[in-house]
Amino acid sequence: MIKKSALQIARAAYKPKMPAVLSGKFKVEEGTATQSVANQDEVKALFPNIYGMPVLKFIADTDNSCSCGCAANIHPPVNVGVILSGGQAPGGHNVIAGIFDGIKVLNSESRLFGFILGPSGLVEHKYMELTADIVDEYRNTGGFDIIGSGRTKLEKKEQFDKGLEILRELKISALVIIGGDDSNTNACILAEYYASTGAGVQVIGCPKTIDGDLKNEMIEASFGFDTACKVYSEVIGNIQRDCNSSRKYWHFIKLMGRSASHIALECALQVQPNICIISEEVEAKGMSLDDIVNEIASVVARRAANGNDFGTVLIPEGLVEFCPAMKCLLAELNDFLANNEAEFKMIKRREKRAYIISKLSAENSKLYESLPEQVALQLTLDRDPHGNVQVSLIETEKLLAEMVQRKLYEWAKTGKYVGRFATQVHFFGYEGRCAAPSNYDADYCYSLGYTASCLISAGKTGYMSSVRNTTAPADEWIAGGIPITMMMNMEKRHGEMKPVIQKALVKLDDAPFKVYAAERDRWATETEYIYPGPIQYFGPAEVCDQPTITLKLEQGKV
Ligand code: FBP
Repeated sequence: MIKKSALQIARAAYKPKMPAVLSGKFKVEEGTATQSVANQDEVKALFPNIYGMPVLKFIADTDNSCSCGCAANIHPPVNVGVILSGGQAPGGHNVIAGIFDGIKVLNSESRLFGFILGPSGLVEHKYMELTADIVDEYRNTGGFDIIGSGRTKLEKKEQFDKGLEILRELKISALVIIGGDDSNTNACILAEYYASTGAGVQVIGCPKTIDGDLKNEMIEASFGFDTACKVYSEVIGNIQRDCNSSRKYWHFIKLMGRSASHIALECALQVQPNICIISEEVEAKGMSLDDIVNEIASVVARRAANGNDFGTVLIPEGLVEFCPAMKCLLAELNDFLANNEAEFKMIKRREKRAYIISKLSAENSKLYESLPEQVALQLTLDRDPHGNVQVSLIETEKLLAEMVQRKLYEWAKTGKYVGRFATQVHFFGYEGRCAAPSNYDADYCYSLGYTASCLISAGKTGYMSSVRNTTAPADEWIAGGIPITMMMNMEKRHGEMKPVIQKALVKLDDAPFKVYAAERDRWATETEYIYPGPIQYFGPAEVCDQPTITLKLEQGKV
């Protein structure tokens, strides 16, 4: 028998809250036709069957006696497949629980199949049936281990056809893909293909990623962001208390989040560090690595002048991609590596750096050569299957700590800096991705899954499950569906223009950044740390049921 912690046992009994409308009788309300966020003609041409569909909202239906909003009162059973795709995010198991419960309400004979280890499970026909006893084991737990996840990109016709074979064999008529921007792009491509070939399989996406960058007017948050930020903020708070106790270290803390700085910004709002770098600001101001180092060193010197030789620096994972010169270097590297992958793989490790230096344009070659050897090599590591630089493998926290140290050493010679500078470096990412979901994520995820089952019963395809108004109590949340094509634009991937869901980066004119920018000078000089403590599941609502500060500020609720 599997042993469980007391918290796991207590938490298993938690009943996620969901939009009140889904517990009663409801119907689908359709909005007007939609357009993609950019490149309308190109996106429309690539998705002729599912482009332009309306936004959907489930609303109460007092006349209809069916709880799912359909005209009939008896649903035939439906077989549904589910895929967890990309990086883990807290709450994925509750999405599955929501889908399961939703399709069982439609008809108790409905069945749910999980494809193993991500999209490759569909193509390789690796699956398992998710029965009630299995789903019950995983309710309100973190992780994706119920079926596992993976990053295989579904993009080729052969993959779609291979997938269709197993869908037909299992009589699956709807597939839910739980993933981030890249995976929901896959969902959209698959939905178009199955619609165009009359395959009879609906495809629904669910917005997942701790990075928080899959959001827009209609999708207000990606699940997992809330829990991950709370976990990181807890440990940063603990570090701040440690550093305020011993007063001898500067902590350089890199935070996951890929390109966008949402996680770093949210953590900054929660813990009030001395410095938080926001990549999007770095790009907007055209800052070089040296400018960033100068900024950090200036704060260190200012605090040292007040006798404070300690502090915290939050660094977003994707920072290097946002310094214009580095961005230019990475773009050339990406294209070069995409076109010369085989040759590069043959070069011996110790010769790789010189090889790259010899191949790049003069300016990029110079910059590449100036980087510490380890970081230079990290920039050439394999891209992920979607062509993204694996920023989690680039040790920006070490790079900056070293560069600041060198700068202070120079400043010390002229008396510009007087102090002691000792550093500790950290990278928080994997620690938070599989945490037990906060109440917010447990409720949000369950609602997203349940909504996906409603979209299925309404016969929809090419939609992302959407739950909005989540700063209000859960019974007031709004459930519906957003056409995935509405979020798309064309971007260069692996050297080619491809349709992808537009990433939401931190907006410098939005409330979360503005609030941070208004406070940061004081946080830099004073020591105004906040110690959020661990996520709480039981207790007063102001402790247990709060959404992120980012979301509250975005919705004007602070
Ligand atoms: P998703 O976009 O797939 O949700 O991934 C999130 C993430 O945690 C990023 O923050 C991080 O850069 C990346 O995954 C790490 O990837 P891997 O899990 O392959 O190490």
